Amino acid sequence: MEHSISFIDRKATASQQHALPAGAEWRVDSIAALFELPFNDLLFRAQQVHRANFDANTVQLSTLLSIKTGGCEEDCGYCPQSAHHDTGLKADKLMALDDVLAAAQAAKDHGATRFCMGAAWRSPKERHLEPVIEMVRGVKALGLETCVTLGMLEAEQAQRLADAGLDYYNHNLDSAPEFYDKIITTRTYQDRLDTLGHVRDAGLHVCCGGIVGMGESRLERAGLIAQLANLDPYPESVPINNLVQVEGTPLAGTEPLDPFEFVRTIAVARITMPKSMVRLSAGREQMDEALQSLCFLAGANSIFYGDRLLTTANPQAAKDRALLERLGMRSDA
Ligand code: SAM
Ligand code: DTB
Ligand code: SF4
Repeated sequence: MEHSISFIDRKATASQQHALPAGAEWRVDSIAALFELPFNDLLFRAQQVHRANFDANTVQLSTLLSIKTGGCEEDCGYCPQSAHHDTGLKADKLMALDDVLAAAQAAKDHGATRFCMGAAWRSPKERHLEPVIEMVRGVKALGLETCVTLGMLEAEQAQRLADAGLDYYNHNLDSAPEFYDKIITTRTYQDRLDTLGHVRDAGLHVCCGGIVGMGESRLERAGLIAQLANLDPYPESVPINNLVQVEGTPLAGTEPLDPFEFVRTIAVARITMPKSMVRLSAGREQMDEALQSLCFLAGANSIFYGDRLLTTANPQAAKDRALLERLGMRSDA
């Protein structure tokens, strides 16, 4: 089997195995050992896994839109949209359907194949779910794949979104369980796992990843990947975000992650989740093109495409098209 690497399969300590399900396929120490490989060996393995499962020169393009910005009641330490942090961001109400559809059409015209709508909510209120469902129907009718990220969901809410034809639900685990309390206090790791269970049970595709560069250790990065890879089944889509530091958030001023460590994280995600779309997500605006190319070599095969993420900058679409062209890569459109 691809991941039976006996020489690194040492016994993990109890704390490393924290909260992994019994019979978990991936042990934290096996994943940590992947991180420890010489860089070239790790990238070679990741490329092998990548090529066994995908066309290595194709990148999927997802465009993000913040349909409800700011004023969020959660206290996520990285997030500019939390009402707990003073980042100068103006809170907005839920966008109107026509404006969302115009943005989706523009994304399609620029070559995106998936449109992801994000809302700064702890969880969607009843009065908000129906308008979002209308957005999902409308975006889908334009011929785009649909994804929403609305916070925690009840089983019945997930089912209603699935019934409306939603393709993906994004809900991130964000960090290893042992690091989680340092960044969020207003909801638990288990809350997130519960939402992911509801999303999976409703038959939706799961988009679930995390953030690195928050001051976590390498072992904690391995712990995050272990959680993701041991979801049964593992997520179809895995966004790996590099922290975008926003002034006014508690995590602003964190020591930035070594860029090669970010590439390693992508490679380890690729090896442990061979058939997932691994998305090189937030943080590209702060990376140069050589670093992004290394991420593609490590097995990233999806990006957020469009000039904005939710509230922060992303590379200009024309710049991304030029990069893909220079690399001889194409989009999945
Ligand atoms: N409110 C919903 C939730 O938290 O599930 C949906 C939107 S939330 C902004 C989606 C994800 O964006 C978070 O889980 C986090 O992984 C990512 N994110 C937020 N702020 C970020 C930042 N400054 N840098 C990198 N990723 C970030
Ligand atoms: C994900 O993992 N990253 C996206 C998407 N899912 C919703 C969000 C990134 C947000 C970066 C900070 C901002 O622009 O507000
Ligand atoms: Fe709210 Fe989501 Fe930001 Fe957390 S990550 S503060 S839940 S918008």
